[in-house]
Amino acid sequence: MSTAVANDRLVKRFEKWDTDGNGVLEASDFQGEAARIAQNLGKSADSPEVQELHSAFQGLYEHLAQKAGVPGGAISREQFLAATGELLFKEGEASFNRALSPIVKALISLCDDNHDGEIDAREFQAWLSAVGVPVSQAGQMFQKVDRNGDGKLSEDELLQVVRDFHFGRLEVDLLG
Ligand SMILES: [Ca+2]
Ligand SMILES: [Ca+2]
Ligand SMILES: [Ca+2]
Repeated sequence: MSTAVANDRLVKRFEKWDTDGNGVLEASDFQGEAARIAQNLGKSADSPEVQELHSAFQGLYEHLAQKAGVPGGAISREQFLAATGELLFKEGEASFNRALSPIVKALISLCDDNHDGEIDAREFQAWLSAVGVPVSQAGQMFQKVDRNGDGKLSEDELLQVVRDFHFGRLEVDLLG
């Protein structure tokens, strides 16, 4: 594991999620990111899946603000790096999964056109466009995420890849 790579990815994550670019993360930034994803997918803002995504991002914001010691307030870059670093490197897998699984679940709901609870290759393209990742390597990425090779991405497989990406173990970014 490379801590430098992991840190670099958290800095990029901070910049991506600071949707209004004012240098701190507020609840409105997380709502902005949820709205951007919904818009990329052409989903109506009042659909249940989009509401679920908004709640998931709100929950993550509250969790991180709490960890950073600024509940309800603005999270600075340093506070974000400390809070997410702790989540990744000190608390371990279970905490990371608890914090991120609502977002992964909401993204599955948004992209799961055939309602089987998993993401197939075609649905995966929608996922990548939604989060703003170029779809040119979708095929190759799909194979890396699909660990059991059944042609579908389960919640566990998706969550594991989000985690591995932030640990610097894998070059597949599922959150853009
Ligand atoms: Ca901001
Ligand atoms: Ca599906
Ligand atoms: Ca699979």
